[in-house]
Amino acid sequence: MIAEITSEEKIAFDKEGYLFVQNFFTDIECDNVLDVFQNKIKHSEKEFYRIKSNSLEKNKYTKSGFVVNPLMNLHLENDKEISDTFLKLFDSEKVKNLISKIDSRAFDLYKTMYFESNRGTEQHFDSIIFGKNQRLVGIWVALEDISSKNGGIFIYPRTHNLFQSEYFSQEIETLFQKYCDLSSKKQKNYATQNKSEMLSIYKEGNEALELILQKINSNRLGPNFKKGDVILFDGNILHGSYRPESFEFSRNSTSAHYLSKLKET
Ligand SMILES: O=C(O)CCC(=O)C(=O)O
Ligand SMILES: [Fe+2]
Repeated sequence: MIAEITSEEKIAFDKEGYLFVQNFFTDIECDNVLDVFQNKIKHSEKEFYRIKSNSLEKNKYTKSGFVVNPLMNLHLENDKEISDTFLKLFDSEKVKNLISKIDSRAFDLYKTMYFESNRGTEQHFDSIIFGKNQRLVGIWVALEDISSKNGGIFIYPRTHNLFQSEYFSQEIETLFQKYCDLSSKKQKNYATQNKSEMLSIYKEGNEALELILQKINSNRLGPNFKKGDVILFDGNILHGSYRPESFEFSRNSTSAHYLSKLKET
């Protein structure tokens, strides 16, 4: 069964910043991706691009044998079997149709990610690095059943509105500006800054963010996913992923970011 998006869901997406769509991908569509990961990537000696380092690395494994350094942009791999499998899932009419229900502009596939396991992803806003005239939309796909136990995505509803200051009070706008300034300071100084200075920037930023979340009454939401369920999310929403309770579990999942084409000027 393929879930339909109604205009009510567009209203919900605009308001809450995300849509949880059950049974979006079929088991076969999920298995195609799982198989290519198992057969061509998991045991490969090759280096693949990684999200965290933004560079080529070999696979690293947990004690239970799961790849723990998540992969990036497998849709751009030279091996066509790999790239075609990811393009088939993500550069598909099915996903484009889903996105078109919430935004009628054209979107291009920009980045893909694959997680067999990881130690949890720190909460972040994906769109903070893009200009205001581009919109980022993400889709996160459970390729097996995933909950906070094995480490799925979580989001903070309505936090995408923080980028539109008119939604909130002056106090929240000021706090959010502080958080953004600290984030860019953290990015710029990542390589050079000493550790204690980095920690205090990080702490101060997170304190500002915690206060904002309290004031706008946004609580962490992490659905239980069945294989094939997806979350479509606004690139402006605060999100991350749970650290698994145990590394005995995998959490095969994949996600993609799409960017709206620049407006013609
Ligand atoms: O699954 C994760 O750990 C993080 C996913 C994420 O940040 C994304 O898809 O943008
Ligand atoms: Fe993200």
